[in-house]
Amino acid sequence: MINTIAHALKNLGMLVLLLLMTGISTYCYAQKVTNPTLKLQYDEPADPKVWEQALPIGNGRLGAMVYGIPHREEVQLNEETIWAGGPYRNDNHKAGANLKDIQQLIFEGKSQEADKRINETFFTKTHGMPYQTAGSVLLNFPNHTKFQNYYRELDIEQAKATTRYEVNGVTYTREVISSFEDDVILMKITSSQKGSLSFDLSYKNPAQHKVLAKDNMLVLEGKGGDHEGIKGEIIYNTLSSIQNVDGHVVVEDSKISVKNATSVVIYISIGTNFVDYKTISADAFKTALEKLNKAKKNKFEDALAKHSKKYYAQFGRFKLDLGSNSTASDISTSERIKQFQQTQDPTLVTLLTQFGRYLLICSSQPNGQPSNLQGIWNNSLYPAWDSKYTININTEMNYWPAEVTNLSQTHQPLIQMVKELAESGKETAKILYNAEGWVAHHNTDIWRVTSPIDFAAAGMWPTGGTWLAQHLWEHYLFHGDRKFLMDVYPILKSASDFLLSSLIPHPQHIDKDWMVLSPSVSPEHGPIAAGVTMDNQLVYDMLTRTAMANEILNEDPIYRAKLLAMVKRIPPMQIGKHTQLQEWLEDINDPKTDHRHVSHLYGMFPSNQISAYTTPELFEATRNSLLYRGDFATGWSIGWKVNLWARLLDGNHAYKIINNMLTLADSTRRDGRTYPNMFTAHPPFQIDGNFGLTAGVAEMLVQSHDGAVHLLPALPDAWKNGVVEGIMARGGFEIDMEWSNGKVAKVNVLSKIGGNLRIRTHVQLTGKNLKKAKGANPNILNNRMEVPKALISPQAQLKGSNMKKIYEYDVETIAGKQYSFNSVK
Ligand code: FUC
Repeated sequence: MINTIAHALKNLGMLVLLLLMTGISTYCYAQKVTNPTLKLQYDEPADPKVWEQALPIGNGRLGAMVYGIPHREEVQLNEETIWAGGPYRNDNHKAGANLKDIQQLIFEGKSQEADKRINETFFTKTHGMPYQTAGSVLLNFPNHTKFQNYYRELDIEQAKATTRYEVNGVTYTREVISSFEDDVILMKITSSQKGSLSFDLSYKNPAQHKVLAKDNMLVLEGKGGDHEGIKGEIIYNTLSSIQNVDGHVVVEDSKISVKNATSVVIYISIGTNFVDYKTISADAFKTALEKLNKAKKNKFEDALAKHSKKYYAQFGRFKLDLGSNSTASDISTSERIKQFQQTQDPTLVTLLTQFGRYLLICSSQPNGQPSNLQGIWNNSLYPAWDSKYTININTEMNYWPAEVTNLSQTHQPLIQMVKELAESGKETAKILYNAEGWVAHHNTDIWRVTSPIDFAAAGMWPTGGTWLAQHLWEHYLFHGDRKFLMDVYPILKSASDFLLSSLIPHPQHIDKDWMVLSPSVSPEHGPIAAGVTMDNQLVYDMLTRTAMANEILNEDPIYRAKLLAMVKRIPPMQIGKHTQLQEWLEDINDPKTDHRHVSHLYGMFPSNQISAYTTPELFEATRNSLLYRGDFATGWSIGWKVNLWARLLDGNHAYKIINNMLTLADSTRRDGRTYPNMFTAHPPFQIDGNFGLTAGVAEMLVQSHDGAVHLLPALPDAWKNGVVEGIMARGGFEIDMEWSNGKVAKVNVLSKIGGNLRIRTHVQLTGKNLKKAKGANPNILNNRMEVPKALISPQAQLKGSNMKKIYEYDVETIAGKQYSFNSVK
């Protein structure tokens, strides 16, 4: 069992902690949501061999995994720009000359031959560069092998990891943060008895490196690896320094020794030579030293208070209470996950949802790198899939919670990456397709490569950039910021230019005038093909959204007309013989496959082309497709399915999928999907599952993609009563909502930019300014384009959906004003 507060108060360290927390509570404004469980808690250290038991901290740039081992603490380090290789490109110049032949082979049905030819001409020998660990700081406490009253936690309201234990009646406390204020890692170690702290600090690093003592610091000089013929050009310096009040600190050649201190603060600072994807000329040592010296000027308590305040300014904007079923929450987090199938503890779902937000804040901050396959946390030189950016689902999924859960600024690194890909992808568009605009395929890395990698069936997908570009539009929908739209319009236009110059007539569908992209794949599933459904949906979004941006900004109307003329020529979605949404132009879906990618359902989520209210047949077909694929999947696929079932307005099914995520992934369960530290499992660990889950829970509570702000569209029976605060809707609406007995009870909406607020609910509402909704929603930020009617196979037997009754209201809002509504009793 986790130790109790009584024990905590026994020692001085905790008293300090408590005082500190009282101080911190001054900036937590009075909240309706009181959730005491926003902590991951354990009664034993992480197994040194199981990284997924260590606890993640991060400030966007600097990450660490804290094991909490008494006699040999390990703080495994990451810095977001430590990647193998250096600036490079991956375009094969043979591709262009082979493109027409490959397209011809596909149209003739010779997909395998096309596959072979693509493998020979579209790839280079590189598969992308891996993101690499910065090694670890080790702390050796020789006499701490026998300990008792052990406790460790990760407090996600403070962004701090704490370890506490007793040896021979002395309590030792370690508090670690990756500071949002100082941009260094700080660890305070305290002993409850004067002078009883003695340990050594050293480094462990699997890469080539050098350790030296310099000016009272222990310095590690490291280097990003050479990889697949690309020379490693990243240089980094890790500086460690220890500040003490009493006792002795001696810096030797390969370690720092501390003797007989009562409490110390360890500072760990990392700098690299990375400037941007083309430039690596920064001074790694100087960068690290400046941060270290600045940080050392403050007392730990002040540094902690400033760090937590800065972090909480983001974290505290969204609050959630899904109710409680009074299941004990003082058992360890891994035990809670293990018991979830029995307990159905809603506070654990709340914790996992908020943990996703914690991870996004800690791995993605303005002016940094976007969160990669593992966020920023990686203990290897060769992590799974290089821990890079897989942009045929995974990177996009990382950012699904960004806008809805009120973390808009975490979106900035992704938006910046899209800008950079739009530069580097221009050359790829020219070389591979002789096309205008920019293109990216299914992967990229810190060097922003844009050509296909791996092999045809995975890499030959030209709409990675098209998908990423939708994030620019989505960001606009949540804020209505015209300046932002003006800034990114050239990128949207250039992405559309690529499509306009790459779409070709499908010779077998000349009668219908269909234009398709070829060669392509439905991501990682099925044959090399032309006109795959997801591509068509992406092309539709890209062209219509560019046309909308063009209109809003009063840009060239001739170009707009050209875009809209092309939209008419995109093949419509089709419903196949198994009543499924077809994944390809041809009706070849195997209803028995449970393949993890559900790319053709992009039209339902994250896009908004399929609606329960205006395209009921497509809605039904999407549902069938999802039923065929089944409920169990890899972590990220589960994450996607929660969102899809939410959009299918089926809260209980979404909840069932959440149950599949909340299964403990440990040595006894290969099919578990949540590790003891709440990282989600592909397996192995991939952070997209965490982010997909968080977005999915938000999507169950509020949706805003389908012509209205829909309150409680997919509430499961399990969450009868609850509160959400600070959930965001398109149109700049910030919503606080309380529900009871499964129904909306109270709503408060802050309109950030004004405009019509159309509310859709399943109960009648009353409130000032509320009118019955009429006609189409005049708020374009909240609306959707009509998609062409689906083509339905004569063999398909559609059942039609059984929808819950809805009420719709309009409120003409003024920027900065709040609007309150209650349900009619
Ligand atoms: C895609 C997925 C895999 C994995 C990898 C990182 O290739 O199909 O499942 O998530 O990305």
